[in-house]
Amino acid sequence: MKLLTVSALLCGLFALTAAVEELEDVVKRTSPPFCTESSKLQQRVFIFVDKKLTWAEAESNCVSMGGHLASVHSLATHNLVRRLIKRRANRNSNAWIGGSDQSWESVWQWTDGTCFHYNKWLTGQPNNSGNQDCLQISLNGWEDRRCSCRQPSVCALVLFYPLVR
Ligand SMILES: *[C@@H]1O[C@H](CO)[C@@H](O)[C@H](O)[C@H]1NC(C)=O
Ligand SMILES: [Ca+2]
Ligand SMILES: [Ca+2]
Repeated sequence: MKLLTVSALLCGLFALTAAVEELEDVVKRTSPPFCTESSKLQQRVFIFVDKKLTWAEAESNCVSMGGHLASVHSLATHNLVRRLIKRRANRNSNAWIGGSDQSWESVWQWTDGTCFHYNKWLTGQPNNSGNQDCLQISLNGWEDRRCSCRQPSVCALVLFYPLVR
């Protein structure tokens, strides 16, 4: 009788432990990811890539240059990227930048690991229409778009050393 109580108690404990682990797992999978404050970003160089790439190919291309698709944390940077596109493409092209909600639907993250606080979504965006998980910088704001679409992109490289003149 006593033994039975003990084992029942143990089973109860195990059940409790399992439940807690499951809960932690859920918390881990649903809580917003860790990120770095954008103030940690120092000087960056933005590069317009006039090649038709999917969002994943565009990010790989930026990584091969030592950077990431651009993260944008202010209206000033949004405008800077738009000016760059207009100057380099000689047209008002749309382009990939580094945001996506591929890991958690509607939780937007930047590929460079900075926090997604600022946004410049156009009215009604992001709408995830047909499962859109990648961030396109359009003329007056941002839209989510299917990641498999091919279009130009904008990379950003962090400068760790002052430029040598
Ligand atoms: C969703 O947004 C796209 C632009 O990203 C737009 O073309 C489309 O019409 C929108 N769909 C709906 C259902 O609002
Ligand atoms: Ca989405
Ligand atoms: Ca959309």
